[in-house]
Amino acid sequence: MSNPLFDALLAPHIGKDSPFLILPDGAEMTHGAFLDLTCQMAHALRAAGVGVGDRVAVQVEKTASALALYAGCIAAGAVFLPLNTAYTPSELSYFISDADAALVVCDPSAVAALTPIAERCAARILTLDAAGAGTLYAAALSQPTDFDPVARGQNDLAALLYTSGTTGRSKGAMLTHANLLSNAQALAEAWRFADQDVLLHALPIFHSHGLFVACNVSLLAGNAMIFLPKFDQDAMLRFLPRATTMMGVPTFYTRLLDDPRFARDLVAHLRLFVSGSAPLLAETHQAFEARTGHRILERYGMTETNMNTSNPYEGERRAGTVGLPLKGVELRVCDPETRAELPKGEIGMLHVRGPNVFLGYWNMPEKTREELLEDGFFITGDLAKIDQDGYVTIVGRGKDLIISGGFNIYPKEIEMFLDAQAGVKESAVIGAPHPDFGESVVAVLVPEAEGSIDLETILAAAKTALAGFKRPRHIVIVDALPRNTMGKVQKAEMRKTYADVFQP
Ligand code: MCA
Ligand code: AMP
Repeated sequence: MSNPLFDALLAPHIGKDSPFLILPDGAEMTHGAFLDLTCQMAHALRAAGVGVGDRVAVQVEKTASALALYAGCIAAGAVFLPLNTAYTPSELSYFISDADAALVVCDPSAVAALTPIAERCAARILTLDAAGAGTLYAAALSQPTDFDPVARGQNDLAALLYTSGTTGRSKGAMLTHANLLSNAQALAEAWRFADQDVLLHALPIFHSHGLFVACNVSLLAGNAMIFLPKFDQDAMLRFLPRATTMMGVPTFYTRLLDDPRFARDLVAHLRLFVSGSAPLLAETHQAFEARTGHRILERYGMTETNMNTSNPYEGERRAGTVGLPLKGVELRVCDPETRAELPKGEIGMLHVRGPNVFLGYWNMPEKTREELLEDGFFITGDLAKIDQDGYVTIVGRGKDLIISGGFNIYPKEIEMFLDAQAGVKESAVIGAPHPDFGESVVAVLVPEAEGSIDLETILAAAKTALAGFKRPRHIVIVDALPRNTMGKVQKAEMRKTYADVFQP
């Protein structure tokens, strides 16, 4: 019986004593020990009543146990649903109930807040803490270290990842075994990952970048990962000498460049730096090369599609571009209105097709039909051009989206929250350039005719309603929003007006 992801990413490591996870306290976990824990997790999931195809919603800190839980879900045929640790209980409530989770795994400190939410969909709650211990871990430890993986087909779901949408309602992207495996294979080959590699891993593991790009590629190639719980400048500088490769969002690179200790000698031996999730400024690319001699390899992807393009490992890495389509991936640039394909070099909506493209949105057949076309192409929402050599440049977004430090924020969600606050007649939210996060959130509020806006109360309410990275960092109160003759709020105009609010 086959289980594509288990067979390719996990089974080869059974009993192997090669290092897999190097933890910041110096502890190491071998591939074999990771597989033992994976199998124990799979048994524990089954014992907790998780059946084949059931969703396991997970909001926990980044630990070896958390990664083994992901791997255990693959083995047990469950669907892994990772959630940003910054989400508040009110945000989590939607994901857990929309996905109709069978099990919620959270930090012990969140149990009280999540119990009523889990009860509504008859989900059980187990815990993993920041040390990787907790009730799930305890349950796993009493289980056998071998497990017969549940048979799964290429098109069976492996993961459900929520991405917010322009309507303010998040959509669960259904990712199959074939989606994840084909992308790991394409990336490992494109980036020449091999078992001697040591990847410095400081990304969160609740998104595609840190989980699928970094961990699936590493599991496929059999390399080790220095597994930091989060990005920490001192730890990065301490561990870079042990790494052969690093992956990060642009903020990682700008923060390293801001540190005088980040010197050429420290990274001379590394073979590859990869950037993605947000645009890497050409000037960051150039400053990095000037400081280190390395040309960062930029790639482009989406939750719905995994990775689509990459600059070449060998060959020209062009700053400001996201490179060429990955093996098996087809791209086209189309007129956003008519969807007619445009000639090379013209700017339009980027469409993508390939084994990497998701199955559709969970319980949203209409939304799926709008964005995933009958011919298999997915409308990315990104505006792009493809040059004569095939290099893709993302020139803008056709979707109203802010990317802050690699996290996506949909203005609509913040506007819906602000519009509901006392004294607010209406609001508009935009992203403005930010020296650390690339972009950050600016909110423009219009007060009710008779009322006044109490910003302190609104900020206090935001703390319970919105994850920290989504909260506005700059708020302006105006008499009226700029609108065009059709009455549409002119966000492009607003982006110009507030372009400098975060500049030093
Ligand atoms: C944390 N904070 C943020 C962000 N992160 N604010 C804005 N944007 C952020 N990204 C706020 C917290 O709410 C808190 O504020 C304060 O900063 C300190 O929190 P801390 O966690 O200590 O922050 P940090 O360590 O400075 O984190 C910044 C970070 C982190 C290292 C850039 O956000 C990060 O690791 N980002 C990577 C995101 C990622 O993996 N994206 C991939 C998505 P307060 O004190 O007010 O509460 S996958 C994807 O996009 C596609 C598929 C792709 O192509 O990869
Ligand atoms: P997510 O919803 O987290 O999957 O974010 C996907 C979006 O991030 C894409 O649609 C792009 O807008 C953006 N993105 C990811 N990688 C890059 C990149 N290298 N350059 C520009 N934008 C990127």
